[in-house]
Amino acid sequence: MHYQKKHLFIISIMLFLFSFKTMAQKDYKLWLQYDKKTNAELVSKYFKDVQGIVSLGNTETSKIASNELQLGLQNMLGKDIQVNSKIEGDKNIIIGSKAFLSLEIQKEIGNFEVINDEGFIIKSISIKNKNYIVITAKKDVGVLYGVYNFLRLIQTDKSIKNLNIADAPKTNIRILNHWDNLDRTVERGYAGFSLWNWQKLPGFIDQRYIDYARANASVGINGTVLTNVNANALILTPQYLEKVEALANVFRPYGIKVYLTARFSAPIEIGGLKTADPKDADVANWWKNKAAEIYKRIPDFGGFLVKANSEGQPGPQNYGRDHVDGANMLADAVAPFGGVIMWRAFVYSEHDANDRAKQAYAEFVPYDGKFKDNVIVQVKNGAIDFQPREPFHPMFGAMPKTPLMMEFQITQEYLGFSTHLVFLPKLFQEVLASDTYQKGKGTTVAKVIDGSLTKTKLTGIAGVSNIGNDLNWTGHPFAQANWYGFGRLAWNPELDSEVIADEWLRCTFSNEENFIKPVKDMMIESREAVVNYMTPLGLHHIMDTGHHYGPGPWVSNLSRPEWNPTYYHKADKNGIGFDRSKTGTNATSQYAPEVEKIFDNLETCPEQDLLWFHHVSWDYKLKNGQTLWNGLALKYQEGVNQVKDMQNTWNKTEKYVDADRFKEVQMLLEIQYKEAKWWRDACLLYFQQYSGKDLPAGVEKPTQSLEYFKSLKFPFAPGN
Ligand code: GCW
Repeated sequence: MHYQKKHLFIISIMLFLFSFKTMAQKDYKLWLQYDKKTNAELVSKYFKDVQGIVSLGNTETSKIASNELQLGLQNMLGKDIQVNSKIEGDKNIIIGSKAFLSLEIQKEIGNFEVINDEGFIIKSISIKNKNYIVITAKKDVGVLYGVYNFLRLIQTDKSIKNLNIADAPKTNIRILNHWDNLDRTVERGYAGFSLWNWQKLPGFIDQRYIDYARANASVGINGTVLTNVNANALILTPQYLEKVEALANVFRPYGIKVYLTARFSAPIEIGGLKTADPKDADVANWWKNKAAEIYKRIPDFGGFLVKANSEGQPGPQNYGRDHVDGANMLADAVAPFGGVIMWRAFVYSEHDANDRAKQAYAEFVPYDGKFKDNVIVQVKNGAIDFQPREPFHPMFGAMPKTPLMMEFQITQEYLGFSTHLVFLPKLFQEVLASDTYQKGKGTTVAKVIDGSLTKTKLTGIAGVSNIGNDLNWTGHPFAQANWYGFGRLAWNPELDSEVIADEWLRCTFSNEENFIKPVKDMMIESREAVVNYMTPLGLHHIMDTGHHYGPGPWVSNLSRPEWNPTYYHKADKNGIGFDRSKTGTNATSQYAPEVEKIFDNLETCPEQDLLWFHHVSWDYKLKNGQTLWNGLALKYQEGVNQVKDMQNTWNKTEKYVDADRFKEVQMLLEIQYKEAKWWRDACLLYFQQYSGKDLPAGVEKPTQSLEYFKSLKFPFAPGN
């Protein structure tokens, strides 16, 4: 008896560990679940169309492509898939770049000029009465992207018959900005610590680095900035460059280049110079030598990302020089190696009494056309700072002679950390689709950054990463969709966020229509929900200080006026909102006349931006007939109701989702619901002091007093 009990005990431990591993894997595997197809009819269809792989290529990248294809097909079809290096027998999936294809197959594929160096073609062809699916490209990295695209067809239950796909990225720098510090903390990070284990690099290559590269390659991300824009010069010392080199070696075959943030004062801090003045010959030389040192280790090093003279970071202005002097000096250093400089336009000064939203434009537009051609200016989507909603940054329509790249924030610094479910591709798409009227109607932000307007070679989109070493990478299972969606939009800035949500759900959870439809709607709605329960009708920057966790519309004691929420909402007994129209700071004049006119006039200004551009009375009549006060209160309530709806939607998905992720999301939605009510109550109680009006019917009474909400302190909120 005793023996039996012990035996049973061991088995139960084994089962638990196995289930833990399976659970862990679900969260860990992101959108590359490759779940076995259960739909018999589908499987029989795919079975016939997939007989085996012919992998033509002799590089690490082609090997990775072949392994990924084999892994995906075997897992999804539940059958053994052989890989050959030449076309023979029944093998019918051919992968390989153009150079490895026979002239006969090349002829069947047709014109390769429809794609660029990172593009791919997937085509069903027939040679001597035998059917093949060919995944090809100009370069191996395109074949890798083609393989992921082909697997996504099967992941999402799409047909693989009569394929004729030609696809290529519309931007050439598709990059994650990791605000990761060398002590492995992540600024504005809510998914654990930084992936980069500097202590163990270069000797220890964590499997996580490889899985990170796989995940990025699967959505076409081809660059990563490993370090925080609040930079640490030490990353440029040999001791760290050796570690960076090891990561670059891991990422390279996945088509991912490594970039670093350059601390402008590095020549002083680690170079022993007395100055970092970009006009000083020794400084320029120091950077030239530093670049040469880096490129010796990493021949395809991408270049530098620079935050200069912003929020206290050092820069050229410390030496009486300007951003052009600083950027161009660095540009000369990396140019011989094909490197680029991404120079951030996120500048504003506590000494500038002008509207903060006007300062970056005022500082950078005069530089238009003055940067070297390997400099690209990185501009945040809005003129303040990654708010739940901002009108598009006016710089996107004002610098036709300068390559501008987008900087989105994937991490949710102002959108609920990794606790709130917010599908950000909805926000990204709204910005990208905004019309700048730079060259008349239709010159959208997407067209400005994909280079189609100015034919610039240098194009790009950056996303501030939401990745950490949490098991599920992003803290919230649905925050994975924001990493995924960022990549898909960087590849094609005109992709629809609903398409992205649909793909991601099918790859990550299930192809069941009864699951997809309601959960996709929930994702699409989630961005409007967070706007409603945090900053409706154009309100912005009313979060609590420092950590930015929770509401703080009352904050007005910070030394920098433009860090105070009261600076932004300007609530008083006469009304609320920031007058940026011609009767106020005239920030609207920084847009093209067609856009200025829309934002300037109360009749045409979109109500979602009303309090961004106008100060209106509490009795101002909204389009729906409500007074501003009632409308504002009802918006806050609507946001809370939307989260409740999200909970109801998710609670009905239990039979489609593994127990662990179902429970995780359920718990997080409950926190989100509580915090939505927190935002609603704190903000309405505070604003009510000025409006002096009662809450309209339909708005729930606050759960606590204003004094209670003001008393809340969070000294250890993450990411700060
Ligand atoms: O969003 C704000 C953040 C800072 C960040 C800064 C920036 C890296 O609060 O944490 O610093 O902007 O974008 O540089």
